[in-house]
Amino acid sequence: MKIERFNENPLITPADVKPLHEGYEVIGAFNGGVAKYNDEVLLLLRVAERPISDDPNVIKAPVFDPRTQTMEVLTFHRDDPDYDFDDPRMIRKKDKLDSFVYLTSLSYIRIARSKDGHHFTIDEEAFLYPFNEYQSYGIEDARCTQIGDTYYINFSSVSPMGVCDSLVATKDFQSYQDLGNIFAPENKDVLIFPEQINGRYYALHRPSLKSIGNYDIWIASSPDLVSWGQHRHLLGIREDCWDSGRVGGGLVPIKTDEGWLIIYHGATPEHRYCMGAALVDLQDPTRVIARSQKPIMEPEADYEKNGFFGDVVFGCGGILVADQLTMYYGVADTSMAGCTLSIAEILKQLKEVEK
Ligand code: MAN
Repeated sequence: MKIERFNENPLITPADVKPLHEGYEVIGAFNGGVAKYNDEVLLLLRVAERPISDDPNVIKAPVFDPRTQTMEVLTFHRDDPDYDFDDPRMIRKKDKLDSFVYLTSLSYIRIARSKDGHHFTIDEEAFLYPFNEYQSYGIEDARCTQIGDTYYINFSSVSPMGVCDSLVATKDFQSYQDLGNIFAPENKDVLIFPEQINGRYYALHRPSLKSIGNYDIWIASSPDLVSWGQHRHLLGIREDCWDSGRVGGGLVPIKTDEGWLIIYHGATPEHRYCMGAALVDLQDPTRVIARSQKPIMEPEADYEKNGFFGDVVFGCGGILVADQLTMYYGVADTSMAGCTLSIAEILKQLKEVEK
C-alpha cells in the first residue's frame, strides 16, 4: 500500500498548544476528528492537559466538577502500595488492574483550522469542554459526520461511571446542541454513517466487554441518530493477527461503488495500533464483503513509534477528493499527522483477499 506521509508531520504537537489551565502542561494534541467546513479543514483535537508535577514521585489526577466548574487535583505517591502507576495514562488499583480509577490528564476538544490542510492554527478556547457529570475525567476522541449542513460530533465521555459515547450537533463550530449519550458504558469508537440506508441511520460502535467476549466492532441503526438499536456484531478481533487485541472504527465510512469502506484501527494485546480496512454492503452494512489481512498502515515513522504512548497510528477522519483520501491520524497518543492514500488501492488490496 502506497502511503504518502506529509513532509510537515507531525502537523500539530503538544508544544503548539497553549494550556487552558494555569499550572498545567499540554501532553497530547491528538486523535482529532475531521470536518470540511467552508473552505477550511478542521481538526477536532483531543487536547490532554496534566497538572505539572515538580516531584517525579508525585503523580496528579485532575477531576473536573461540571456543577461547580472547578477542577480538583488529587495527589498520589509512586510508592503507594495500593496503586499501580505503570501505565502513564492512568492510575489503577493494584487489586483491579483491568480498569482505572483516575486518569493522569484531562482531555477536551479544541479546534485546529487550516486552509491548505497542512498548516493549522489552533483556537485559543475549547470547543467541547466537560459539561456534565459523565465527563468529569474528560472528553476524548471526537469523530465528525456531516449530514446536510449539520455536523454531528460524537466523542467519549469519561467519568467514574465509565466511558460512554455522546453526541452533539453543530452548524458553525461555535455553538452546539447537546443530543445526550448515545451508547452506554463501556463503548468507544462510534462512527456514524454519512447518510441513511433504507430509511435508517447506521453507526459502528465498540462495546468493551469484561466478562465474556472481545473488543469487537458492532453495528447499530437508528431512526433519528439519538435512539440506537438493532445491534449486530460486525468485525471481531483475529487471533495471531495485527488486530488480535482490539478493533474499533476509525474514519467515517466512505461510500464507494463496491460498498462502504470501513477504515478501522486494530491493536495487539501489547497495544501496537495499526489501521486496516473492510468493505460492507451498500444496501445492508451489517454484511461484510471483505477485510484486509494486512494493515493498510503501521507505525513506522519516528513520531508514530515514540511519544507518550508509542507505536500508535489512530485515524479519526479524512477528506476525500476524487480517489485521494487524506487521512488525519493521531500518533503515539501525542500529536497529529497526515497522509494520503488511494481508495482504489485499498479496494484492490481488499479484493485480493476475497479470492
Ligand atoms: C484508555 C486510553 C486512554 C483514555 C482512557 C479512557 O485507557 O484510550 O487514553 O483516556 O482509555 O477513555
